[in-house]
Amino acid sequence: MRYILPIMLALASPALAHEKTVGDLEISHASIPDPTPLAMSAAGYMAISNNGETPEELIGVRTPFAKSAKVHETIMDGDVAMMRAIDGLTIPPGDTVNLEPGGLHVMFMGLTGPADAGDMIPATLIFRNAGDVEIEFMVEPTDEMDHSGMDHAGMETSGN
Ligand SMILES: [Cu+2]
Repeated sequence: MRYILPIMLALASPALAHEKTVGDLEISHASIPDPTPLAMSAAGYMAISNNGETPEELIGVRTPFAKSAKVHETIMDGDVAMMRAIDGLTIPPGDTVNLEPGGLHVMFMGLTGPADAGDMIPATLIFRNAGDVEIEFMVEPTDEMDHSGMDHAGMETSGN
């Protein structure tokens, strides 16, 4: 870890939306797959569009949701996928950079509290030119893990 971002305790205003446009920047569908109750980390995804004429760069993420939040890229080392923190994520003019499963993502490490599907997690994206942009990540339900919430009523145990 090259640097540690301060934990931000001040929460953002309730007027925040799932989609956000600030100047030439458009952040859409910011989401976090629902972490399991004991998870220490979580990943965040979104699409960042730069409708301007100059490159923009995402240089940091702050959130009260985790002790640290960094942009990670996924790289292949032979057949093994590995994650690596990157200090600056460039969004070229007229382009959209997608943070999505298997690729770029925001890595939240040291979760500070539980998260449930439907929760909105406030975060600040720090851009080199645009400065701080407040967004919210929506916690989305996942299919693959945590069956604890499923209804097993159809599976009767036959006793003995
Ligand atoms: Cu990661």
